[in-house]
Amino acid sequence: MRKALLPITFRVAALALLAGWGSLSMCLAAETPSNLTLWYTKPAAPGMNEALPIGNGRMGGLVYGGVATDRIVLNEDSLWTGDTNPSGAYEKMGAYQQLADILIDLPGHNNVSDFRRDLDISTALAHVSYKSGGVTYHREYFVSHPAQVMVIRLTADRPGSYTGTIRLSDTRPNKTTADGNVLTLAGKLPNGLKYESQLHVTSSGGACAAEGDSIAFRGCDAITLIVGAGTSYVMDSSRKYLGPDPHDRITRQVSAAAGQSYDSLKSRHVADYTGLFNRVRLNLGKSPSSRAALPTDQRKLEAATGGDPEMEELLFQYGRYLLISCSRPGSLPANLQGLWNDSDTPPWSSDYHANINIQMNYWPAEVTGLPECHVPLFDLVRSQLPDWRTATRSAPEYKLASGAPTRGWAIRTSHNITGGMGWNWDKTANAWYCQHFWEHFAFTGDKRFLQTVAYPTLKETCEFWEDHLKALPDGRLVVPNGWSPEHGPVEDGCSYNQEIVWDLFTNYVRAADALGIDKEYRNKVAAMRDHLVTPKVGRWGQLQEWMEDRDDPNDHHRHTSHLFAVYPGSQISLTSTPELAAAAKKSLIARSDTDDVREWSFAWRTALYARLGDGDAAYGQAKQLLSARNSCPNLFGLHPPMQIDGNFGITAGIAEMLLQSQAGEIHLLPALPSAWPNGEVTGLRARNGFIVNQRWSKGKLIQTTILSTLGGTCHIHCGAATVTLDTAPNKRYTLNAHLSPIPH
Ligand code: FUC
Repeated sequence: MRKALLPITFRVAALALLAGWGSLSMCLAAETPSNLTLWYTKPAAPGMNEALPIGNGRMGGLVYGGVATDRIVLNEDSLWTGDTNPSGAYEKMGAYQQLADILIDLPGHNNVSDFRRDLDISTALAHVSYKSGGVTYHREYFVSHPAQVMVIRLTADRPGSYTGTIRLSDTRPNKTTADGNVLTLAGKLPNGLKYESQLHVTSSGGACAAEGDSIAFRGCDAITLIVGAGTSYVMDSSRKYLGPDPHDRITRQVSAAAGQSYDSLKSRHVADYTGLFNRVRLNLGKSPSSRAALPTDQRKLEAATGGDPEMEELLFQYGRYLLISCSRPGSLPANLQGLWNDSDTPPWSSDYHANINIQMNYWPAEVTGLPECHVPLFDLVRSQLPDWRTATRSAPEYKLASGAPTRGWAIRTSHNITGGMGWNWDKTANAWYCQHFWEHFAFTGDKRFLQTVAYPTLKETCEFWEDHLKALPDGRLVVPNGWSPEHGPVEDGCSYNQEIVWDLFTNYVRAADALGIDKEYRNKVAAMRDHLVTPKVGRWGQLQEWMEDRDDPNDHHRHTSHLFAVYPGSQISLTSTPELAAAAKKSLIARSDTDDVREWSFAWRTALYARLGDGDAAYGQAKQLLSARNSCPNLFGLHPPMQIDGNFGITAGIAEMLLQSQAGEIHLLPALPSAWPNGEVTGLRARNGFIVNQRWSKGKLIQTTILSTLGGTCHIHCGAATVTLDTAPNKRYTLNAHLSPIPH
């Protein structure tokens, strides 16, 4: 594994024990695997829209499930062209590359019946099964995080049924070598990055041996493929991001996995995955039984118009599945396609887009109980800072009046993994990234993380803004030459920019207070925050997107940038700034659906309506993610083309409908839609270390249990009821519909 730059001090295991789900008085309705399974009656078409994604954070696979030839796209998240190019020339930034194709040829497997291809997201196992020539064939696929390999197993109900070949093919002109039962593919990109994959085959019964550049098997009962992959990438700018040849590491990983039984590899994988996935359970009620008979691609289309609580639950949990599968400590963060890529020229280079997209990828991490999946984002940002600082220092945009460079760092809209950037400067992306660092502490209370990782990053970013903000004649401060992404001209004081800097300064003040340090600088930042131009209500009652009141009520642009302050920010809320919240809602309603609105836009709008307390409107937006226009048959977000941010954004948006915790208060069921009258959710997280279970009936809370992991005061709201609990660490509190305590 690559060097992870962060200390990981999660109390995950302890929390799982403490949560004591088994003993909760609220009892979960059993989740049948079919609720959490995507399934299809035919193999996937080429491309990204139908194949089923599997992954362990770093390595990924797209399972097509072809019968006579199965294809599995193999990905490794660090296989990038390009280098540290700060010029802003997009084409010089490089692009994320596909690693290889795994091809399994099974001649004679024709005229099949009972074909099924599925992905069970409750266990992170994909399957293909079919009948041919009187034999039932079965394949199982997963990518193990503990073993760091992909595993594929082919079985049949009649001995000796497997005869065929296995190939490993590069999209670049590299040759695969076959030696005994191992295929090896090694290459080097023009930027010096070495990469390799090794595919190890074992068979039971029959024979299996190298033949040319493939492995042939004859008359086998079962075949197991173990695939290792890696590159020489290291998250370290001082080494120009290049480390040792991955060959030895991959050889060790493959041979260690090959030394384990299939059952043990599988059970360790399932235990590892469910250890994260099972932290949150959602039950939104039963769908009509006729729906369960429909394969996912058809069912989702009906659900988009008619409503289908089990599909909505699947959509919510799919975002969690994908985050666990493409973002684990030691891996790179989720890019525009997560981890999955079938091309060497993917759309937008499959890059890190900093004006909404990568941030949206991480919206569900804390609230849906996956804080460790957030870590790759912090690792990448910290590792890029030396190059980002250099680029900022040499940019004409970032100079003090004296001509000296500003302190700190800024980034352009797109970036890669080796300090390179593309397109326009996205000035406040630095502050938005800092929100993620702060939120990780706000949810987990991990003081060591705050002190050693988050605080220095926030402080340096405040210094950038201290140098770069411009004072108006009346002393108010504005972001100069900013942009409301990708809308309107470059100008001073765009609401988006102002709100994000306000968020940074507020989080910095909280961080300094939590650590009890830097009082003087803390006060200076607080004073700058109080001088920032803040969002205004405009002439048609809207929240102004710019300092000048020129919003057009007929403008339906896909970005809702000026509503950052509602979500994911907290500057505007129903309780603290009701007039601004009403204006934000006016703006949101005006940004109604047109062709410009994209999958991720609907996810953001779901969260915005949830924060504005409108559950039915939030639900209306959420359902859009199931439509043919906004998601693919495999449920990947569809911009088009396939783009993953909407998958993560919708998970966060649905979580926000069920639980909110900004401004030091927990709001239970703050935006429950009428479509979900009865239900239950366990394990959602609130800021300050609270883990919350809720059960409701006829649209009203019946009972909640709150586990306090850190202790401290907990203000709880549900409808008109409020209560304040003085909690002790690691204690659970159960409250009834009126928020009165029920003794344990
Ligand atoms: C942002 C959006 C686009 C697209 C791109 C990858 O710039 O405006 O819609 O999602 O990122």
